Amino acid sequence: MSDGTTTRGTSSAAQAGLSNLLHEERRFPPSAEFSAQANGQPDLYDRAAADRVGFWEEQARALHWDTPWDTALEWDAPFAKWFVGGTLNVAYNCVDRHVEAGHGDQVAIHWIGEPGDTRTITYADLQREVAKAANALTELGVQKGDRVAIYLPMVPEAAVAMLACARIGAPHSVVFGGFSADALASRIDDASAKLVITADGGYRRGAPSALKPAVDEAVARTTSVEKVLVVRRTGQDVAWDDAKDVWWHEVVDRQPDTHAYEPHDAEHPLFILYTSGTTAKPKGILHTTGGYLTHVSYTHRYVFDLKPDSDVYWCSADIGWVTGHSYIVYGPLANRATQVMYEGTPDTPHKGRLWEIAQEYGVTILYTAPTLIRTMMKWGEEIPQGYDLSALRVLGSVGEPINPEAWVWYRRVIGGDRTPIVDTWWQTETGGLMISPLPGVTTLKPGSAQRPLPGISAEVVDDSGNPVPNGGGGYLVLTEPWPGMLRGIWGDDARYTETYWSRFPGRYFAGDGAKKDDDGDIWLLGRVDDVMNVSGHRISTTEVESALVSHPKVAEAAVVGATDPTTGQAIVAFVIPRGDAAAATAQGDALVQELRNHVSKEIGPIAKPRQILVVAELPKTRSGKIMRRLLRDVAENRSVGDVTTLADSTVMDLISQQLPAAA
Ligand code: 6R9
Repeated sequence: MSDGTTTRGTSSAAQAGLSNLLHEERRFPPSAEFSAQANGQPDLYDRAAADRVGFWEEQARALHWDTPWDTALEWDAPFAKWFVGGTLNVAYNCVDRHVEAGHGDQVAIHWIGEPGDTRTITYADLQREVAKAANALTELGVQKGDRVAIYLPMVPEAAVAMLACARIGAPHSVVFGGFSADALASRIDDASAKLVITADGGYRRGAPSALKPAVDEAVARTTSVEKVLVVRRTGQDVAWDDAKDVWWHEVVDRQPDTHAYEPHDAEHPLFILYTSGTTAKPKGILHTTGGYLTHVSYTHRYVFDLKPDSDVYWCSADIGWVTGHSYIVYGPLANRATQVMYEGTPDTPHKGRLWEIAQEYGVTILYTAPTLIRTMMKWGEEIPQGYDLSALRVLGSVGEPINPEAWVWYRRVIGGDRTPIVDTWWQTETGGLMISPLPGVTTLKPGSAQRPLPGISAEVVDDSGNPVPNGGGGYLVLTEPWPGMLRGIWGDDARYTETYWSRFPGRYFAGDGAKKDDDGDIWLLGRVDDVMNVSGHRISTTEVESALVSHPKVAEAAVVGATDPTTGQAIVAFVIPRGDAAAATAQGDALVQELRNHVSKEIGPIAKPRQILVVAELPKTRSGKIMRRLLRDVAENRSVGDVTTLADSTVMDLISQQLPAAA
């Protein structure tokens, strides 16, 4: 292997550089020092197993409740209510109580703008900012229960706005700043948002990128918005409607910096977050107050082993995704974390930017996505090696299955061969982490999310809903309600029941394929619509991708099943060659043959791709997920479908141009 991942391999497979999901045998037991200081201990599993609901009540007691609950769980499947009768305020829990406990001077957010400007926000600062914003929302006519759309870049006001909404009980609907006016309009409309909070623009790739024009367009097309509150970030010119538009610095800055909070019911709606489903209309996933905050603070404390007095935590997600909601805003702040928040892109102004920030702020816990890790692999390990990353002690991964090679690279190059890696499986719908190792407790297996967290019940079932034995594969289901679970799809209970609870009645169907290994550990295999069926054999796109990525000449790979007259489906792979191997594109056929044989050797002849296309880029959504649907169009010689959710809509043109005339 060119990147030296074999050096710490513990199995013969590792020595040979093999690592597809079926044969991954490397193991990373926790170090004695880490285990001794870890928040998580093995008895957590036993306690949760002995009394699951009681265990969640114990976690809920870590929060401040204004009124204690009378009933921990009311389960009228598929509708759950947690901590019934209890009241609390999320913003008080995330901010004020830390100040009252004497931590007002602790930094809550080290914010870094892309151009290099910085802001340091303590918990006392955050308390004043949230109070002012809450007062401003009230002045602008927002009342408890009204929906507020938030369309902001990664600036501190994004977190402040969310907390201010939570404080007054106005559910927010954060829309990722990279989405189009169209996407924003449909989300404003679906939730009938009364207020939009936005900015003139934000910095992306070294230049100001406008946001306000998309809001103007969306507001013009919808009927519910009364006011637009605009943060000045870039100073660029904006169109202004005196009847609707107000500046944040004019309205928020002059408000009193104290605000008396009202406790909200544990089941009061906290936010709506839209996610794509199988139809064109996005689903407004609804989360509520007490159970959600319990779930995200508990998981953040144990899975990232947070020590609020000494850690510097950094989640590199955008606030527009659920990861940003649960693991930048609510979980970390409820736990009094000190965190880094970065506005920009990882390669601006240079490819070492993230590692430079990690070094400067002494980041100890980093939570990021496999797509970013693979990008860093592509750029070369010399870049991170130029920085001192020795403060790092826990690394996390989220968003898609992490290939064993990327996992091992992440641990070796970024984690200095020392840090545990927590591969965290969860979804917008689950609210918080569900399946993940516990650092200091679990012996890690690269590529596997391993076990449901204490308090969570998951199973892998076959087509008829029967649990598969160890060694078997099927569908991932969640078998018991959990506090952070979605409470429904906004305005569409029927779709909620149909989408999640009808495939396997009484159980939540996550839409992911999974396998249980001989130890009963869970390996996520990607969305079930990404599972191929070749000559009656079920083969995961992830498995083939992992095999391809384990080849030294491959940086990234995406695999789809294309309709085939003989085998039902055939495997078509798109690969990006690694740095040096870019010249490989020129090698053409020879490289393709080599890779086909490699996959055949790694998984078996059945998995040998029918076709491998060497490309420069892959089509990805703005959250970094590969859009296999578009690749399937290419593989099946169809005209390429809707590309509006692509981060870069020109990628498909590029791929089409690179296609051999007849592959
Ligand atoms: C948090 C988030 C959810 C889907 C989920 C699955 C995939 C997320 C994963 C993972 C394998 C992991 N996914 N984490 N697959 N291993 N550690 O990403 O939420 O955007 O709603 O996506 O992402 O397919 O079903 P969301």
